[in-house]
Amino acid sequence: MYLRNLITFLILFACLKVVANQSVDIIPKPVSLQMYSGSFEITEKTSIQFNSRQTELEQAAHFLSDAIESISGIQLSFNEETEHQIQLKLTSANMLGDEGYNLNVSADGIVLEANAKAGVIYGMQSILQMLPAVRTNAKLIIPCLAIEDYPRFKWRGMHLDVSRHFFGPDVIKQYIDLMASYKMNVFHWHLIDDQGWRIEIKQYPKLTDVGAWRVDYNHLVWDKRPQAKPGEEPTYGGYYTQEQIKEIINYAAERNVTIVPEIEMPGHIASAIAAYPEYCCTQKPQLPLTGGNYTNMSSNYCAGNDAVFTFLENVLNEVLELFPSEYIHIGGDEVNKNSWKKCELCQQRMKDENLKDENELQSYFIKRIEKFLISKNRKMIGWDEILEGGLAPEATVMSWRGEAGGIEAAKMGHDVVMTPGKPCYFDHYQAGPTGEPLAIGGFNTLKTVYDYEPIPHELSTDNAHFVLGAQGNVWTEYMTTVEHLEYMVLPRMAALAEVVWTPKSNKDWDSFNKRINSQFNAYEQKGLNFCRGNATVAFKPISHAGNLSVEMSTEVLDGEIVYTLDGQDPTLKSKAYNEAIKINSTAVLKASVIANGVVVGTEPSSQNFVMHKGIGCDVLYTNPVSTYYLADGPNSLTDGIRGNGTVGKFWHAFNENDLVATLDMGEIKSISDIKLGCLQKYRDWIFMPKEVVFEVSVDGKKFKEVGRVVNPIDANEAELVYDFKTFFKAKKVRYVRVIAKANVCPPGHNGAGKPSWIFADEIMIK
Ligand code: TNX
Repeated sequence: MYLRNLITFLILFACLKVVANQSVDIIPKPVSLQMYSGSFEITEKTSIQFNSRQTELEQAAHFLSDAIESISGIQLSFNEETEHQIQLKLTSANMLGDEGYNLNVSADGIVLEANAKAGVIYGMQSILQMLPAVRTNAKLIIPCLAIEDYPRFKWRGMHLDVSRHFFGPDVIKQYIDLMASYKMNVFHWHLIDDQGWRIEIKQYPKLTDVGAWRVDYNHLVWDKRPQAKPGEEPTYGGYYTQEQIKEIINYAAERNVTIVPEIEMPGHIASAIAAYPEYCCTQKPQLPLTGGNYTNMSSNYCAGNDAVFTFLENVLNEVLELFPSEYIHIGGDEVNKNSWKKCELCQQRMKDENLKDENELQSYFIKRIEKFLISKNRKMIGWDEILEGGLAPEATVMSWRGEAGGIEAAKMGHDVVMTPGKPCYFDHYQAGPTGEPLAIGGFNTLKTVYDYEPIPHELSTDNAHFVLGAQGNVWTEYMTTVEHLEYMVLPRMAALAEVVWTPKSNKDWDSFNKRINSQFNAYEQKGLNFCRGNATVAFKPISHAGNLSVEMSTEVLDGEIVYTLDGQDPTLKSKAYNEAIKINSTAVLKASVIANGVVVGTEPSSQNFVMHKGIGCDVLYTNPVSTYYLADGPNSLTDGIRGNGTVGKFWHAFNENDLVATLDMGEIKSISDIKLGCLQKYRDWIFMPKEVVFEVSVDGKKFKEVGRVVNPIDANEAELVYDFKTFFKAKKVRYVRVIAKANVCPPGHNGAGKPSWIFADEIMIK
């Protein structure tokens, strides 16, 4: 029978006509896709054929028949002699690897081949993307085509923080379904953090009895939530029972999704301390946190107390029993080591183990846990802070503070997963902030996610293979509802899926931007909340050689930009943007996008430009600028653009070092007034510099001080912009130097005593 089928298919394919101008909207885009004329219809008479001794094919057949039934009511039979068939086959084709597949659709039937079940399931996901997303009366028609497909990276991850806000098992399954539909294969489940312990551990019931519940302040913004008072009832929270977890793990496995649990340590565990205070340095009881207010809270395990390791090994034993994943995530991020500095046991441990500082103590902690995991045949993965004080011998590093940690680890021969805040943090804004729900900050649009390249150019080809892939992270401090979660994830998850699956040479933003519309239809059909895309106009100031111009761009498909410089909102009749525009005087640039004959979005994008004598001047920095907060490049301080409270957009940032910026005005000019604009944002460790010194020079060698301003701003101010300024009797000079002195976070702050950030937006000269 198989031979007969094969012959029929060969004849059929020989007769098929290639159709070049037709396509299907599969995301991620397959490695190769050839369309033919004609189509195949799945009906009551279609059967699924497979070798019934191959149980993995039987499981896959169930996956497909369940999916088809749910969208049409049609029940496909298995292995019956019907005229139209969907054939599933295991093969051995080197190119396809463990997860690839070949899919051939002709008018007569479908053949789906793969080396392993994962590939068969992925072929089915491609089929399902060509059909309605929910139950309709529509015919199930698939165009004739041939697809060869396999992934670029092996780690195609999505993360979800269920501690800051809890999402029940059904939401988790829906999340896994979405991931699986885009062929993503690692679900990083952030089960533990300061504000909630979410996994049942039978030996330590208080972890969930106490640690999973907090006083409900969800109506207040995360940072504005007060700490709980004794007697207030903890009513918000939840956790997953071990039974629920097992079920979710199986559900994910059926879709080729591995769940990597994160058992956070040694920091970010105030929830565990609320349950078992004996495991922190002070051993003082505390109530579960309600939000981002950490004042006087312990959130670290004690690194000097052996009972802590016994506790963690017992917890991990139960975790390992549940999760078959090769990797176990142990967190390791943002450990506030102050408690260790004051703790006798920790200090004793440092003496006994010859550790020179608290970074090495953290490294000791992580290495000890790695040894335990290796003894259980598992691999440890942690956030990039596990590099500090010495990396554990076999650790895999998840690089989140930019790409530097990942690059360093890969150069040392360690595996890494790339998940830099920009653009892999899906808790940042994607289309606003105007018109978007309140987010933690930042701006990662669909296109910036799509354009991400997981292999940093700093890595040689020899080291590139240490990059296992990339992952989108979804921290939920600001996401209190499922609808909000959906909005933050969709459609950025789809863009990232194409980054990690599709060959680099096949990626094409315009094509993705078209194909995403089919996904929007599917989201609508399923009642999922999603972002329709970024209709803001991006401004790119170019400040150079005394001139300032602005380039504008839009992510809207076939969108046209219109703009004004007189403060009016642009209309259909406003000037159309074709090439970079020159800014010659103080102005408000407003721009909107027109698509399909209408202005898209609710408000125009708007930018103030302040003219001064420093505009367009080249700036030299004595100390390096943070690559993460670069604004629009080295001349951001002379581009006429003032920042706003949104971190990262137009701010130039310095950490630990003084900001020392020297401006060359290109010729001698008479000046009498210099200002430096700075931001304070308490929550984000951004404080005013200690002091700002202004200097001028004729020759760029000998500088003379013309002003010095000591920081007048109260360190407890939550957020404000302040201009440090000096006025002096007019001087004829060519160079201006501004020195902003590094500061530290104030007492009572999470980072008390640690270097704070200096954020500056403009050096204004008159
Ligand atoms: C940093 S990313 C954290 C999280 C926060 C997140 C907010 C990381 C390893 N740690 O605890 O939720 O920023 O964006």
